[in-house]
Amino acid sequence: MKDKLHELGARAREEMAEAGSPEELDEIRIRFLGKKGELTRILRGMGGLSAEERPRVGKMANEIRAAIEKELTAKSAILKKLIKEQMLHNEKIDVTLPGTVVWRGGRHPLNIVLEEIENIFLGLGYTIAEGPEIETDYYNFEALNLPKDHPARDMQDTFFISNEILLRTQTSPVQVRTMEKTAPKLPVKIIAPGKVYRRDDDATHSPMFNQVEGLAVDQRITFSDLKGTLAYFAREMFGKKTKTRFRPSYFPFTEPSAEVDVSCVICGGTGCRVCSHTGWLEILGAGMVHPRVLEVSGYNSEDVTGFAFGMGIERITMLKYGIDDMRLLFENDLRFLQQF
Ligand code: 2U9
Repeated sequence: MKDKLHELGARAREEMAEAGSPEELDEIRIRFLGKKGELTRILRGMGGLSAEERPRVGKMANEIRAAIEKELTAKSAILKKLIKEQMLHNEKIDVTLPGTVVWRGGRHPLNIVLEEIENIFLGLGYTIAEGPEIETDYYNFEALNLPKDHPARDMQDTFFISNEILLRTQTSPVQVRTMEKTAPKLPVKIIAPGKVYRRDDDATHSPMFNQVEGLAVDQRITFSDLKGTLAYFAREMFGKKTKTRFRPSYFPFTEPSAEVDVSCVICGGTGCRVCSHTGWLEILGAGMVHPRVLEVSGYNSEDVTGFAFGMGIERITMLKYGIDDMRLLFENDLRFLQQF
């Protein structure tokens, strides 16, 4: 029996030495020391021992049990420490490594400029109106005093979907639709931003571009109101020192009409490459709304007058940021877009 106990002790020590996890140690404890374990099984045979031998074997069994328990506790502590060290090693974070780059979206330069324009006119009491990009011939041309076969239609050659349906060449149809809905109430003070389409394609023209048009209709609106409004707009947009100049022009939907220049945003008016040494940059078209346009939209042109203007957002953006090719605004090259 003593031999059996010695052998058990030796085997337990061997197995404990090889154990690689706390779970294995638990399993060893149960197998050797548990209620149905090997030690218990050996001790059951104690009945066959002499009265003299029984206490000695009992003492020995207790010593072996104590030794195994002590070893289990010690080994368990070592294993737990090892596991913890391994975890700490595996989860090590090098805070000096460069971080993962988080992409941050930005606004497109066209939208930055559009928002600036909108805010200037919102501050003057205008509201923003929107409408369809696919329009009828009526709203895009006819209601704007451009009857079929009128030569001025050539200025805005466009994409026809059918004889009567087309891609709008300007956002003016939005103003016509708004006047139709509002008439005979006054005033109408709106700006109409949005995409427009023309048969044009080079460094300064794109078949799709963005416009903001404005319209103010009320009693006794004059050309002075137009000049004051656009001069204020130019100062807000390009800086306090910006001067404005009106040159006579022609649009079918306004009479009289003007092209509007601002003093060059680059040289301030002394002349440079950007303004072709004239000191001026053309940024707007404008005029008094043609009486016929007021009439077809539901207003009596005897009582009511109005002014209108239009500008290309791409052109303003190019001038503001010194961009020399309009196509850069549509290519979605991040190297370009990240500069804004
Ligand atoms: C209504 C009546 C009149 C809008 C106007 C212009 C002059 C103009 C161009 C600027 C550069 C178009 O983007 S561009 O190529 N626009 O010159 N636009 S007056 O006149 C209107 C609009 C609506 C009912």
